[in-house]
Amino acid sequence: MSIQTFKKLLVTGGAGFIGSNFIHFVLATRPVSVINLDCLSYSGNLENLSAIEADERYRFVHGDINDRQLLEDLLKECDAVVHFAAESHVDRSIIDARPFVKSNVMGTQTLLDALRSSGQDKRLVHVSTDEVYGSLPLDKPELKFHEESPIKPNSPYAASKAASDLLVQSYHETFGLDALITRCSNNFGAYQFPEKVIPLFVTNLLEGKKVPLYGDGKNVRDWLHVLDHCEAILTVLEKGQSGEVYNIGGNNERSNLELTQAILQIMGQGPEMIEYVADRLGHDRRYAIDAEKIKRELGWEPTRSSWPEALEETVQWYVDNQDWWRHVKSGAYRDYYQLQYGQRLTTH
Ligand code: NAD
Ligand code: TDX
Repeated sequence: MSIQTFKKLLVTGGAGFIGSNFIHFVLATRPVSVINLDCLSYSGNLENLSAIEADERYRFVHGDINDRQLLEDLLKECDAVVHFAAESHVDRSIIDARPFVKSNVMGTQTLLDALRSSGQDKRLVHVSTDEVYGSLPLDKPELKFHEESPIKPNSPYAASKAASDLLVQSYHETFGLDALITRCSNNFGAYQFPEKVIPLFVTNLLEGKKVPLYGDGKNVRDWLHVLDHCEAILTVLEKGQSGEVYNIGGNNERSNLELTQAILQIMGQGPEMIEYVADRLGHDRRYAIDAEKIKRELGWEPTRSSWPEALEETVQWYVDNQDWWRHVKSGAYRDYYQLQYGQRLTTH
């Protein structure tokens, strides 16, 4: 297996949850430079990156992945792209799918065209999701998603990610683009926007509010620590086979009720804090990842995702970093860009 090294990465969506963790991780573990291209949608937060702002290997560019000229200019400096930029929340896609098509589908297509016109030598890792495979039944625990499973997305979010995956594959086949796709399960860890279940529940409890559990709470997710995910993405970038898809999972399946009870226990709270609310429309019952391929071919497996330790550590991060999530919940995080970069945020 050959190992590729890179001098400068273009990271799209690096002000979001996984992208910012990835930038911290890659700067700490590799001698590379990073350009972070992010439009600072509601989930983009430069406070996630305040600790490395002065690092000369890091540069933030405020812009949209739908801006082809900007992409072409940035690609001249870079030898690989790690593509996180997307609308990422299922509930928002049920309310309004349009931004999902714009960023996830059209944005990815614009990036692919920019890569095409900048030569065939730049590697792309497209960060996708297990949600493109649809849903598994609860009564067949032996079933898991593998890389050849049919693409059967259910939510508008998942459909937009599936469309982007298919575009990436088509550009690899048609134009020979050096592109790889990763599909991971639910991430947890620091800097996750408090609309997603773990930070929403932890911060609600810290504010003395109840936690809204959808439906019967029996839906199952496979929880992957965000730093395990970052390490897996880097492994795929450096060692992956062009044109391949790699599943990434935490071997850590939990029902939402189990997750909620674990959070309540860690935080010393009782079951009266659970509020059962109406189910999400089209709510996928179970996701489960078979991540044997990346283990067998590239030697990666999760080392940070096991519970209860990893969940306790994540809960503690939100307990210790109340300024961070209180700025998000109050909207004050939107002022950071103006303070640091002297310009007002006009988008989203
Ligand atoms: P996030 O919502 O926290 O971050 C997304 C980032 O992308 C934000 O900083 C946002 O400003 C930026 N962005 C959105 N549209 C853009 C555009 N048009 N141009 C430039 N920047 C744009 O999301 P996340 O949870 O960090 O997810 C990152 C990626 O990982 C997404 O592609 C998502 O589909 C995928 N993913 C996430 C999870 C998870 O559990 N969070 C699991 C599987 C896959
Ligand atoms: O308030 C809530 N109550 C609740 O019961 C919320 C926000 C969620 N839930 C349930 C729905 C899901 O079964 O918790 C589970 C997890 O929900 P989310 O945190 O919204 O994640 P999910 O919909 O599973 O999608 C996540 O993982 C796959 C990411 O948001 C996606 O970007 C990723 O692709």
